[in-house]
Amino acid sequence: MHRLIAERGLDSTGFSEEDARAALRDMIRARRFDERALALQRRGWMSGYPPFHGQEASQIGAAHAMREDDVLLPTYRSNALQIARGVPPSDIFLFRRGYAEYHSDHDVPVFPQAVPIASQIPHAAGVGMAANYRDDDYAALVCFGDGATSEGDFHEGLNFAGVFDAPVVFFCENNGYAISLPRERQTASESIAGKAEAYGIDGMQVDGNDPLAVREAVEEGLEKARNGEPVLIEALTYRQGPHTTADDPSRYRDDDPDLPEWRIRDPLERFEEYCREQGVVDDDLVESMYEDADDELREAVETAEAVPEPGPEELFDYVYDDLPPELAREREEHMAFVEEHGPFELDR
Ligand SMILES: Cc1ncc(C[n+]2csc(CCOP(=O)(O)OP(=O)(O)O)c2C)c(N)n1
Repeated sequence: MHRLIAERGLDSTGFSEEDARAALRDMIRARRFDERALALQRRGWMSGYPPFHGQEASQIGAAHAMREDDVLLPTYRSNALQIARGVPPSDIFLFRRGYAEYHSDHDVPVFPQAVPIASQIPHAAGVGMAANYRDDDYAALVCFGDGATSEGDFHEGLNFAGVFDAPVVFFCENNGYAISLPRERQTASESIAGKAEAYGIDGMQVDGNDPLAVREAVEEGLEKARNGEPVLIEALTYRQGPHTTADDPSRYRDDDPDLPEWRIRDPLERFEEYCREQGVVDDDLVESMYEDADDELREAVETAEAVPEPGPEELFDYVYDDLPPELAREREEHMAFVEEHGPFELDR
């Protein structure tokens, strides 16, 4: 298992002080984003939201391990990873306000966030196989939770990647729960990482609450993947908040879970403490990181608010390039209805 904070000082690792500061900076950006998103959702500014509170370290560590041309396949919970890769936070807000994905013209190689569980896993195998066919050197990193490993798509994706030597890192954030279902009820396997063996690939576990340990593990995984050996990484972390804003976790779990302290402790507090101990940040620097994150978010909210409401015709715009005939007919009927009765008003 890759671990860093618990066992090593920074100077006994391959990471620099700037690497540690960059990780802390992005964890703070992520935390502030998540807090703001929750507050905005509660105000009715956007629809439901799946917080990633507690998973900042695993996502920032993975983002910092990726090369610029590596392809990310996120889920609805991988917003910290997307932000750290360069997706503008305003795009993620806009998605949650009902707009098509990636409103800005950013050039981050990223797929739309997957909501149907595990559907992105075979896609990732395909992205990796495409890199091989085209003789390109990028790899894919696909995110999913412990619950996704019970889907057939998980099996198919890992199986294809193993057989075709696809350059893919399968990045499972084991946050302890799939909605209300605890990890022990999800699978009888001893670990998620251990499932790799069935596909002839390597599996590893990492302390998912330590951004540098995750970065180390994912860098190793990406290197192997580029050499034709896909890897399954299980980042052990904990979902501190609800599954989504529609969920009440007090109905199915204790405040005091039966997990080790490193697993449930707030990863941002823990890493900030580590950075101070290692002498790579001081109060002023940390404060300025929070201020910068808040400025960025203020701008992101303004950018999102300046975008006009989507028109009713956009409902049909983003799945097909050329609408199949039956959808073209539905679109006509829909627009005729809107003309007669007025547009559907969003209740914000
Ligand atoms: C194919 C499919 N089945 C069911 C759902 C409903 N659903 C939404 S999230 C979720 C749990 C996913 O848990 P996990 O994979 O552990 O990811 P996490 O939400 O913890 O990040 C389920 C069952 C869905 N979105 N897609």
